[in-house]
Amino acid sequence: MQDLDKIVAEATAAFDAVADPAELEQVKARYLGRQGALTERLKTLGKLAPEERRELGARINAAKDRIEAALAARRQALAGAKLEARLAEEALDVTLPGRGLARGGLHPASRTLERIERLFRSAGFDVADGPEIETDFHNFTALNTPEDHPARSMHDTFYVAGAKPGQVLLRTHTSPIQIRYMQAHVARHRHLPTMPEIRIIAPGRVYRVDSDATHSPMFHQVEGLWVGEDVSFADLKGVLTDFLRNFYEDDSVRTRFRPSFFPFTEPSAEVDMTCVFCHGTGCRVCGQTGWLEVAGSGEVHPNVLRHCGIDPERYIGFAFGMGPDRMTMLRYGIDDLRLFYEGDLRFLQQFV
Ligand code: 2NM
Repeated sequence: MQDLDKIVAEATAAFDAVADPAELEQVKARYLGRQGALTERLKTLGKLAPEERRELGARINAAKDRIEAALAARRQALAGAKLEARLAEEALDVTLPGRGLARGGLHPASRTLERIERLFRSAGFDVADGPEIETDFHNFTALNTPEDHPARSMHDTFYVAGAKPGQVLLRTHTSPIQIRYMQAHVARHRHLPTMPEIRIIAPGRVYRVDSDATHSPMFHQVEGLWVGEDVSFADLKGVLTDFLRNFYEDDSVRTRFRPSFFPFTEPSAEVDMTCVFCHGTGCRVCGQTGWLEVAGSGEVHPNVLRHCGIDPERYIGFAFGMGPDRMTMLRYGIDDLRLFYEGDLRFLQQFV
């Protein structure tokens, strides 16, 4: 029977034309299903003589086997193609170079603080710290600041909402660290006939209501304190001059003191150093003066010592305060403070 071969050829062609496994199963039904072409043929066998029936039945079954073989081959081909496509799509080129991990680095402000801490440690100072949210007592009262001092106003100081009005604030300097340190030091050594010397620096973040090209509402401060039975202004000058020479890696640095005023020191002095750019001859950075103002300082006020339980008739000491952000700008030649706090990696990566 010619038409059996034709059906097999047709079915094989139809299977090959299909590209999708689900569609293939639908095409299969057209040939092998209950109303498929071959099944229809088998139904006609009953009308034939036994001899013819056996012969034609065998041929129909042979055709059915060939169609099933073609179907199985196509099924396998489609599954293989699907796997190939998936493998091609998900291919990993393990020989590609890696993207690499970006390495982090310290912010220039942190590098300066670490440098300052290292230099003062080697000069025998301890590094102290304390809370950034402070009480009015530790930030102002213990530092001999009058009740009506403008620094206490809401125009200059951030007060914490919800707390007792005017009692809790963001520290405006790191001096409260030194107040807390002196109080704890006194308590710790109460049983001794003589209190050991206090030699500390207090670095950290401080906050003031101030924001423009040269002021950020958060900035850094490093204060220093040396209290003992025999500490002089000459020690202050020596400590600061040594420190500045080491910090700027320049032994030609000189310092000078100008009279000034702070509530927490008496007498008080501004500290100038010879300009790091022109070494004293005058340039744009120092405004042609040859000098840069780098710190405030003075002898700790007797009232401050008393607030900490230290007898000002027996102990004396000096304190100083400086701005490490400006020191970073001078050391690296940066002219805009805002660059520090914008977090632009193109700027920050230069210091890693
Ligand atoms: C400065 C200038 C002068 C200072 C004083 C004290 C303390 F706690 F001992 F009283 N700490 N820091 C001080 C003195 C700070 O900053 C410009």
